Amino acid sequence: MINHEVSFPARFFVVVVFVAFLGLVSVAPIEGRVKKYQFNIQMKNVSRLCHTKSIVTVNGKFPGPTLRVREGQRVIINVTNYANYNMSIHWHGIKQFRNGWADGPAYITQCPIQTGNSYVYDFNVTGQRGTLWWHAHILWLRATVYGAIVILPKKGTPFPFPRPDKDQVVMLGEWWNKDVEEIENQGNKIGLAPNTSDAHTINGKPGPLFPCFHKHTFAMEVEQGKTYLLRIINAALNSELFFGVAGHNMTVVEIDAVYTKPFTTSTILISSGQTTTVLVKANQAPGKYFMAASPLIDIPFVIDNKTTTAIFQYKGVSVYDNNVIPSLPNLPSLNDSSFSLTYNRKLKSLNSKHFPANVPLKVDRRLFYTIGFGLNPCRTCTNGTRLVASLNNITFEMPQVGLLQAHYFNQTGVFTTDFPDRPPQAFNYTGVPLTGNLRTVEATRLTKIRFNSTVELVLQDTNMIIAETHPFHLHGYNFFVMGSGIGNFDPRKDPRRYNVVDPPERNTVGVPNGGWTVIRFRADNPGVWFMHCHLELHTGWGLKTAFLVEDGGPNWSVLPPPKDLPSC
Ligand SMILES: *[C@@H]1O[C@H](CO)[C@@H](O)[C@H](O)[C@H]1NC(C)=O
Ligand SMILES: *[C@@H]1O[C@H](CO)[C@@H](O)[C@H](O)[C@H]1NC(C)=O
Ligand SMILES: *[C@@H]1O[C@H](CO)[C@@H](O)[C@H](O)[C@H]1NC(C)=O
Ligand SMILES: *[C@@H]1O[C@H](CO)[C@@H](O)[C@H](O)[C@H]1NC(C)=O
Ligand SMILES: *[C@@H]1O[C@H](CO)[C@@H](O)[C@H](O)[C@H]1NC(C)=O
Ligand SMILES: *[C@@H]1O[C@H](CO)[C@@H](O)[C@H](O)[C@H]1NC(C)=O
Ligand SMILES: *[C@@H]1O[C@H](CO)[C@@H](O)[C@H](O)[C@H]1NC(C)=O
Ligand SMILES: *[C@@H]1O[C@H](CO)[C@@H](O)[C@H](O)[C@H]1NC(C)=O
Ligand SMILES: *[C@@H]1O[C@H](CO)[C@@H](O)[C@H](O)[C@H]1NC(C)=O
Ligand SMILES: *[C@@H]1O[C@H](CO)[C@@H](O)[C@H](O)[C@H]1NC(C)=O
Ligand SMILES: *[C@@H]1O[C@H](CO)[C@@H](O)[C@H](O)[C@H]1NC(C)=O
Ligand SMILES: *[C@@H]1O[C@H](CO)[C@@H](O)[C@H](O)[C@H]1NC(C)=O
Ligand SMILES: [Cu+2]
Repeated sequence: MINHEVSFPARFFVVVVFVAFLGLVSVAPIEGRVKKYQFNIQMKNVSRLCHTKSIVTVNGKFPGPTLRVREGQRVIINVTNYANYNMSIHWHGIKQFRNGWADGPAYITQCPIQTGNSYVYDFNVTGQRGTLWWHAHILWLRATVYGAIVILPKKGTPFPFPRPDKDQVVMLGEWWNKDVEEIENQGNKIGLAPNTSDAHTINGKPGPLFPCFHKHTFAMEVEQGKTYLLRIINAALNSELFFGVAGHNMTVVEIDAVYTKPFTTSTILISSGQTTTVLVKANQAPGKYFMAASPLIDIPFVIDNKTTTAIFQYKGVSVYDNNVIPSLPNLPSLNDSSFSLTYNRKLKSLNSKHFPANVPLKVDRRLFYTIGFGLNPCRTCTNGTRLVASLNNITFEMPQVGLLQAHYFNQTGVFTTDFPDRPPQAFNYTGVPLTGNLRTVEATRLTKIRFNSTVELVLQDTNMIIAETHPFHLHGYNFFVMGSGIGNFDPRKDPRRYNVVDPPERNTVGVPNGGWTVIRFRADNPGVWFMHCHLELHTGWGLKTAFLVEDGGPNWSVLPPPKDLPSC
């Protein structure tokens, strides 16, 4: 059904676009209450940047299949693992009410699906509509195991914005020429960051700024006067990305499956794990325009600055016209972190009668977590040390069994619930870089939260070794982004500037480089919910923890586990 292949003659930069643009899908109604999918985890030989390698895929597709469901539907996905890796799939942003069993992070809510086994993810899509995505949640396998989730509103409920003529998934990703597990293992061995990716991609394709781009360029055909809904997803492992379409503005209408107050911009900024849905009107002179994504790099030494491009092409323009060379959108420069602050301030919940922002105004539990790097001894590492990351000086140690199972079955000795609400000591978090005692505590500590209490969490970046942006993702919930700023959070002044009316509601938020972000949520979903930096590099270094939200009454407790739940 979908064919993203576009061919170029090899001699020219961008000259001829062979029309095979079938990436568009009409917004068609879906019948029935249950949607079923079969996901076969299987290897596939794929070629990019003149290299062919065997990658892990779902059903041999890269990116994987799109789930198109409607709000209120039940979704049943039978995942069968034919690959020689343990697997688990996370339905990123789906709230999974009482149903952490279907959430997916390996060793948090389930043991992995071992080779030759199947596990059925069974969940309802309730109270959410828009763009989400799914991805592997084990090792670095999400580099190639990911796809979109499109949730259409309930039948008869229109979008709160002009109805688009077509919609199109735009998944931003990263590509390594080497096997990603080799890359990950290289990092573990040296105890430092491994090689950065060789390309960024749009719908799995790097585009014409890379070698061997013929057949590896994504293109979408548009018609003059029509409006397109682009469902943009950042599936990259380690990048925060700028995205734009040359010559065209975008109107942001939804983020992380929550409607926003529409605003127009020529560039969006999208962190790893986030989604942004925009309307684009094909209202320019008929031609070929580049869509492009490039990273925001706010640390001095990463040189992973590769721009990926795809083509937004008007119908009727001669595809053989060699004189038409698409222009690039004017994306901000690599280190433009001020763009981030300005852009994020424009994001506001729609907060309409039908889609209210139920912001918790009273806070029951106040948490303050510092984000830092550290250096711990490592017997198996080349240098005898390894770089780690921590929250309140705790580097999360992965358990050997699923935390949710341990919690549900009252198994002791797997985790403790004494994660500190505050860092062990206060210091000038964003002052001069700290390089003194960089040891951290390695432990599986969780925070226990009373059912239905309201939580405020301040995420404070620090200059322990280096300050950097971190996109934090919370499972099982959306949260409200009350505010954010640069420097040390000031508990006296900063709360006065919170947006308590229409703050953006989402599941992943960027903590600015050397700054802070405050989120709030009501803990009304019992279970064990992972919270982590969505940069895979940092997650691997231990930048993660989990909330244990206690059961409420009989209708507000964790459901019994499914019979086929994998065991470790
Ligand atoms: C990939 O290519 C290699 C070498 O040609 C071959 O041995 C292998 O069977 C192929 N794998 C798949 C999944 O097609
Ligand atoms: C899942 O798929 C596997 C492989 O096709 C099959 O053996 C198994 O019966 C399926 N499970 C369910 C519950 O349908
Ligand atoms: C999904 O909804 C159906 C119908 O309301 C209910 O029977 C089922 O238990 C729900 N499943 C989960 C996992 O909550
Ligand atoms: C990482 O990059 C270096 C330099 O390009 C190369 O020598 C090395 O083989 C790469 N490592 C892996 C695991 O690909
Ligand atoms: C995009 O929006 C800006 C600001 O509203 C406006 O100045 C500009 O003309 C618009 N560009 C296009 C191509 O519509
Ligand atoms: C990307 O980094 C390389 C290596 O540092 C540099 O040569 C190149 O100019 C950079 N490109 C951009 C667009 O900044
Ligand atoms: C590890 O060792 C290499 C080679 O000796 C050195 O370049 C590097 O700086 C060391 N890294 C750390 C974190 O000590
Ligand atoms: C776990 O402990 C709680 C509280 O003591 C008890 O209500 C529950 O039944 C126990 N669960 C299991 C599966 O044994
Ligand atoms: C924290 O460090 C910054 C940067 O060095 C400095 O400007 C600021 O005054 C310090 N704050 C305090 C409270 O010492
Ligand atoms: C973190 O914990 C380690 C190990 O206990 C300790 O040595 C270090 O001083 C602590 N660092 C901070 C900033 O609290
Ligand atoms: C949670 O608290 C809110 C606010 O007090 C209340 O409206 C709601 O009914 C509570 N939910 C449950 C399940 O107790
Ligand atoms: C797969 O998971 C099981 C259970 O956690 C574990 O024992 C096994 O070592 C894992 N296999 C691989 C290849 O990682
Ligand atoms: Cu991070």
